[in-house]
Amino acid sequence: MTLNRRSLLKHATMLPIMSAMPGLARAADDPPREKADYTLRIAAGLVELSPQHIVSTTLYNGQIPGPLVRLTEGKRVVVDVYNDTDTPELVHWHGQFIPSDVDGASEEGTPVIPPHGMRRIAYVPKPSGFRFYHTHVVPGNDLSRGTYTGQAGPVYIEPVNNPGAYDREIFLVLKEFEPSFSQGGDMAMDMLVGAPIKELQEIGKKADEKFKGPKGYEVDYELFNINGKILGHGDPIRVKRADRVLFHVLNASAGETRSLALSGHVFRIVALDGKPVPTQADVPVLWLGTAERISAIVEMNHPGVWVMGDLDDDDRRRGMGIVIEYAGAKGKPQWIKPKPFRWDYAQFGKPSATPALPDETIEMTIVKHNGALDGFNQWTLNGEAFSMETMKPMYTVHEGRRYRLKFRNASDDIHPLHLHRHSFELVRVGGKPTAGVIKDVVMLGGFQEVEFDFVADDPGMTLFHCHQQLHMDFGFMALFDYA
Ligand SMILES: [Cu+2]
Repeated sequence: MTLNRRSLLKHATMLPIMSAMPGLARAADDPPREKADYTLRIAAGLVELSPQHIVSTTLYNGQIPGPLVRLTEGKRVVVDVYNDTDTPELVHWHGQFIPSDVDGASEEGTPVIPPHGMRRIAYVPKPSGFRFYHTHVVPGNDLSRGTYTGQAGPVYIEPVNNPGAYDREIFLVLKEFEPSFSQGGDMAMDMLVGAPIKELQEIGKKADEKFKGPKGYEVDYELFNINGKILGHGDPIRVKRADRVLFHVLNASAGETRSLALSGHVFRIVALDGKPVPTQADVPVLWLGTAERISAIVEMNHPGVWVMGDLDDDDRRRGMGIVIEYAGAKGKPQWIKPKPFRWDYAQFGKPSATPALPDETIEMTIVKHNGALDGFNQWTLNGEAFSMETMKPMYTVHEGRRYRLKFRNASDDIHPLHLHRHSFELVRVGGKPTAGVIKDVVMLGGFQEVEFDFVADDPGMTLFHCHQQLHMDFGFMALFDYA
C-alpha cells in the first residue's frame, strides 16, 4: 500500500484513536491495516459425523466445532468475520465482558454482518476461563438458521497466571443435528435438586386453562455428536493410567439439556462457565443446560476402553458420546450406567458464606402460553413477551449497584437463564441459599425458583434471555438499560 502525505497524516491521527478504543468495530469499506488474530468464515458446509451421516449446515471455517479461539485476558484481540451466506449473521462472544456493539446481539445494538459482507471486531478479552462463540440470529420457525446450525466454537481466555495441575486439556463440544418439530412431547426432567413450588404450579395451571389449545412445538434431533463425530467414529481419546485430564465441556445445543458420564470414573468439577468454583467436588455425572460449560478433571485410574456419553440410551445410540481408550487396552467400548444423581449447584459454593446484600431485587415470573403463537408456545416475563419490533428495555439499572434477580418458573420446562456481558453469583437455588458460584448461565427447574445477583459494572445495553432457542425466539427475553 502506498500512502500520500494526506492519507499518511490521516492515518497517523487515526491510529492512536483506534488503539485507544478497543471496542471499536470497522466496516468492510474501511479496510483494516493490522492483521487479524483470528478469521472466521460463516458458510454452508458438510460435516461427516460418520460415513453414513454427512449433514449439510452452516459452519465456522467449514468445521464443527469452530476453531478454538485462545486469547489472553487483557490482551486486545482483532477478529475478522466474513459472512459467506445469503442472510445476515451475528457472532456472539458468550460469557465475556464486552461492549454492546461487539457482543453480537442485535437487541443490544450490535450491527449484523451483512450477507456476503464482513465485519472486523476488536476488543479486550475478559474474564479468563472457558467461553464460547455462537450465532445470535433469531431463527424462529426456521430450523436451518441460528443455533440449529453448526455455528459454535470454544474460546479459552488464559488467565495472566495459570495454576494448571493437569497433564492434558481436552475440549468437548456437544451438539445435535437434523432437527424437526414435533407436537407437544414435554420431556419431564428431574435431575435438578429442589422440589416444585405449589404456588407456581397453580399459576401454571391457570395459564393452561386459559391457553387450552394443543401444546406448542418442541424440537427433536436425529443425530448427536461430540466434536463433530458420532460415538464410535473419529479418533478415541487416548489416555494412560494416572493421567489427569482436564475436560472443558460445552453444551452447544440449541435447546437440549445434556448429561455426560464416563464409565467407571468420576469428574472433579474445577470450574463452571469458566470460573473456578470455591469448592471442588467429585460427581459421577455432568449436567449441562444449553450454553453451560463445565471444566472437570478426570483421574484415569480404571484401565479399559470406555464410553463417555449421555445417560439417555437413545441419544447415546444416535451418537452422543466419545470413546476413551487406555494405552494397551483392547476390545469394544464399554458403557456402565452411573447411579442416579441430582445436580446441585450449591455443592460447589462457599460453605456457610453469605453473599453481599443487594441494592435492589427484581422479581420475574415466567409463564408459558401453550401454542399461543401459530402453534408455538409463547413465553412471558411478568406478563410481557419480548417484542422484536419495539426492542423496548424492561429494566433500567444504575452503574455500581448490585441487583438480585429472582426468577419464578410457572412452567414445567427447564430454563437455562443467560445474562449477557456480565456474570452473576448464585444466591439461592433448589430452595437452598448459596454463595460464591459465579456463572453466566443457570438452569432453572420446572416450577422452581432461582436467585442470582449481578453488579451493574459494564455499562451498555444488556440482554437477558432463556438460552433455549425456541423459548428466546418466542418471548423469553428482556433488555437491561443503564441509566
Ligand atoms: Cu427457557
